[in-house]
Amino acid sequence: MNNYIAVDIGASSGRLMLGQLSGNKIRIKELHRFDNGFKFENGHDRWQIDHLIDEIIIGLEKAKQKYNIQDAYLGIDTWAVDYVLIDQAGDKLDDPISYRDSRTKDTVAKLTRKYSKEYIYKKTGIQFLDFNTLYQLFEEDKTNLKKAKSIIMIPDYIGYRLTGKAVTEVTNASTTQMLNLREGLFDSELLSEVNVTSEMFPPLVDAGTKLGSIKEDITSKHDIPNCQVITVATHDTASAVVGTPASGENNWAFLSSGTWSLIGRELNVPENGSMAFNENYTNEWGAYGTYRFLKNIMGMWIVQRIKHEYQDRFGFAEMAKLASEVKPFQQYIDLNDERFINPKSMIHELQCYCKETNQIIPETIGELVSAIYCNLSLMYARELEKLEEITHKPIHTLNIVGGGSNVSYLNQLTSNLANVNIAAGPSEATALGNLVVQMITENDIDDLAEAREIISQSFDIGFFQPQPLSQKNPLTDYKKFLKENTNEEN
Ligand code: LFR
Repeated sequence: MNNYIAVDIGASSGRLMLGQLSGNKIRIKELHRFDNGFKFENGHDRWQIDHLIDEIIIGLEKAKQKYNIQDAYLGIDTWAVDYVLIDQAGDKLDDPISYRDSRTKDTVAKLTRKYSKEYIYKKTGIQFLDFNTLYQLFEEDKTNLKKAKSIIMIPDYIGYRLTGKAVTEVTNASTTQMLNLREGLFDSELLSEVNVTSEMFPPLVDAGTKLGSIKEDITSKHDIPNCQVITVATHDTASAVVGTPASGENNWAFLSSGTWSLIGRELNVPENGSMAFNENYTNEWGAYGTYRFLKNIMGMWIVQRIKHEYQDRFGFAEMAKLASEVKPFQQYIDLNDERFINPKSMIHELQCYCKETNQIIPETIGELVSAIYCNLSLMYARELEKLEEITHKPIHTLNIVGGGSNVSYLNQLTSNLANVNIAAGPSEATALGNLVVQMITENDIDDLAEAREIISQSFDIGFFQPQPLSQKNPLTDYKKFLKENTNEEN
């Protein structure tokens, strides 16, 4: 039986998961878990990338010493858009800056003075987020950029540190907003706008490409399994969508619910028409020729920050319970307002927002979390309507995966407001998506459809059906609120 290991690192934690296929069931086991986060250093919020590499090696040592794994395949996925600049000697110039750093606050406006948003969207099909790599490179330190020989995206950089081989995997590369949808390559016009060339990026590869074995200078110093690294869908959201156990007709939508809430549909042909542009929907490239047509919603990040501000005195389950005891829908909040990207205090920011918009101020932890879950469910319901409209296809089921799929209270609210069936789980869809791409590459699984079937048979899925609302659906008032309180046209 082959051993597959997924290295899955999100903005707040990372883990190594072992996956084994027996018959038509996948079994997974967590081998190692560690914290992740950025620190303010040298003028910016930076990821501690060496710490991540060290933790991966500790996880691999455990795999061999504690779990007796001698040989394994290994895939790596992380969050998107961030990159490492590499010098002439092949070493990193600095620790990578986090997408939550404030350096790109006004960059979209600066860059779109020369090329209009419509023009960039037609080329790339990618949503305008302040932190896309395009804007980060625009604000990159010019001396550093001059010294840089190459630019490697975070998960590919980890693969490079482990194997010495560098690639640019496309599911993640598409989030740079620098790939040309039609040509399938980096767009030279956009690259020259940010003073880089396509030669600075290692070769583009698809998910499911073999990378190589772990370098000798690592294997000689550490007692780890003999690993073959496979480049999976290295963007965590791409892996999460691969690991979503949807089946049949494309009448489903996905919600990958982690630090971010990524809500969308899987498409075979990108949708970059004017409606998608106006609604700022993205066409991120997926594994096996698919597209993730989605929108980013500020997800569990807000709850994670609240939890942290309460010194982790409450667990997520307890927070959801306290929220469910509070009268719902007491305030409307545009959770995608950029003030919530990285405020000093999330609680203070939320309270200020409610005060400024003359609404009831949430005070207790239950009230705060209720405000977040109610508004998340409103945002999900609103986007599901838009998704149906733009893609001209009804949505029968919303598949929620990731850690947030465990929050039954939020699942039920969403089902009620959007009048949609919900299938919740698995919470480890990202690691599973990572694992099954490795299994497909090694011919243990035939294709994506079979992989999803296996996942759906291997894990418990929670089902939620819409229940009648005890009050008028707040969605109409929420939309009105957004119209009056944001710059959005709709
Ligand atoms: C989720 C995610 C999103 C991306 C954001 C920043 O972890 O990868 O898909 O928009 O993080 O990279």
